[in-house]
Amino acid sequence: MSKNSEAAKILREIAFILQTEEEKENEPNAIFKVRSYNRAADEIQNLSFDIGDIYKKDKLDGLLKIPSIGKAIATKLEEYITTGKMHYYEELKKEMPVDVSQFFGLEGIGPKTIKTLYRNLGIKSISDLEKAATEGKIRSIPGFSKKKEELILKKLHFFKKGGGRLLIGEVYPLVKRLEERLSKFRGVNQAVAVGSFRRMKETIGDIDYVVSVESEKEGDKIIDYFVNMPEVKEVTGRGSAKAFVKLNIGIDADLLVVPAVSFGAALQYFTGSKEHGVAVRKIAISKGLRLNEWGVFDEQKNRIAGSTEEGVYQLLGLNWIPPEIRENRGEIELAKIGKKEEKTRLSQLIGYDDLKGDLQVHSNSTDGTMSIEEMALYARDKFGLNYIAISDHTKSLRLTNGLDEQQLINQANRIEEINDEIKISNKNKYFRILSSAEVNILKDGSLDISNNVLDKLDIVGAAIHSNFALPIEVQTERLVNAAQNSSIDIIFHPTGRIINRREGYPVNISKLIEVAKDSNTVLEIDGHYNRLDLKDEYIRLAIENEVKLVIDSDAHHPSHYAFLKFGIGQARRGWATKSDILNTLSAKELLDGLK
Ligand code: DGT
Ligand code: CA
Ligand code: CA
Ligand code: ZN
Repeated sequence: MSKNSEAAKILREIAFILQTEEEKENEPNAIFKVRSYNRAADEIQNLSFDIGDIYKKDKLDGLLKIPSIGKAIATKLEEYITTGKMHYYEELKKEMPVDVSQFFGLEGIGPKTIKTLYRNLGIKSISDLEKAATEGKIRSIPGFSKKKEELILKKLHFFKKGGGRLLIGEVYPLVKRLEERLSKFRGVNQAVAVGSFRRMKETIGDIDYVVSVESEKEGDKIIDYFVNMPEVKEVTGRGSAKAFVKLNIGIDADLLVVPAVSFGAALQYFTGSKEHGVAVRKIAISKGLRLNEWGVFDEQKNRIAGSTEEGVYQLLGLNWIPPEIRENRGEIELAKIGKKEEKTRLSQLIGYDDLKGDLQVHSNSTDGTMSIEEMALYARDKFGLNYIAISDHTKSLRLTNGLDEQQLINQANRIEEINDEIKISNKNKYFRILSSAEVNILKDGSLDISNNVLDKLDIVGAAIHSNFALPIEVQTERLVNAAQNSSIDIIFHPTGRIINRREGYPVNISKLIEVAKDSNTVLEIDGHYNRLDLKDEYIRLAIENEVKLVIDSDAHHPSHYAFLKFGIGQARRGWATKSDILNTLSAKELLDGLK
């Protein structure tokens, strides 16, 4: 079976438990150790190869070639792959027999709190915690209070609302891998992952596949194959054309098998959203037709469309609608054939290959993992970008070793040198690194770097990283101050949310949008799949108000450039066209348009 998700989970648990120990042992390296386990977990989760296969082929050397995996972790993975156990992990678990993975993402209740809760009340799970908090037992632990107990209940409530949905970035590699495997299976014409995944929603409740086959006999074989895949934990249902399974990573997957004549109709039905489907079926009825997952049928019950989605929409008088905007939020009106705006928006959403650069990239000068050169060459050679901006954190973010004024100037000078070296090393490929910073917005809305230094950089982003509990007026004012600063070009991750984990700080988004428009400040769509900030509805609002946007990956490692596609997906969900997104321009055009 695919070991990647399980190994990633174990590494994450190790990192978590290590954090409970960091003070006790007073080990200076603890924080780095925690970081390296977390990074290794991220990396393995996103690998497109199974670590078991890598090991089979190249043994320890193979594991060591995975980015962010050093000797210590590689040998532990080797032990895990060969024996199914990891001694180090088992020992850590003995000390703290808590199901720590349940607590992942529960903001404000970190490793140390969980250890205290376990020591004092024997709390081992989320439900233990909820029970103790409801019964008022937590306030009596030294260092806790009634207020803290209430806060815990509030956070638990928010956490549970996320309700077991996984982030799109957590499932993306797996969904694509299975989609490819299904489509290569003998007798299969096409296989597509539909549902919320195809719509690029930020969280996924379950995964849905539609597969078209040549004949019924093939249908049986593909269902056999599907329910026996190594990623499957449990088969929950099976019919002649359907199967339902639970996957090891903790999410369900549904499969529907249809004949080729129905493939388009099935795609249309199972891509959803439900609301979009209902609205489209109403149009069918108004034309005396019937639409279901098998096709479009006339009054004599003849199938008159169904093999392609385009055909289905066309028969209803609609142009094909990109999956990302099928939410019944006005897209059907826009898709009516003959409608003028159709040319300008529906068919011109920003494409997945349209970005030329990435404006939020971190290097190992602060909390990134690779040098500026490495980040640049990966962007150019593996991701086909023409430019990146190195936007390291600034001095008041001490946790990240943020840069001060002098260090920023030095980095900008160094970037000029690297640009020259890159130009000489490969004259055929244009590439440029822009000097930048992710300036920290302080509590009072001022910045932690002076304007005369910021003005020496090519482009500057600002972001809030602390004091999340201030009221909405104050938060909005902090952002407005930054946007009105003549040195700030972009507001990074404008609402500060971490999906399923924290709500972010409160912002009056309309006000921010208005100020952004007036001050020619760009708003960012941070493409990291746990942020996707701005989110779709705010993107749409920004665009309606003619505010320009950029899509960034927030890369701390070269593999993170792959997150750009989630930002693009979110932008498409917000109806963004190519011209709304400034980093579809060349570096020069982009810089010329800034304040
Ligand atoms: P999810 O799984 O919660 O992330 O969201 P979806 O959109 O993938 O929803 P899911 O998996 O329940 O169903 C996949 C699609 O199938 C859904 O987007 C539309 C269609 N569908 C499912 N149930 C219904 C229904 O009761 N009525 C209609 N009209 N369509 C449905
Ligand atoms: Ca689904
Ligand atoms: Ca489903
Ligand atoms: Zn950041």
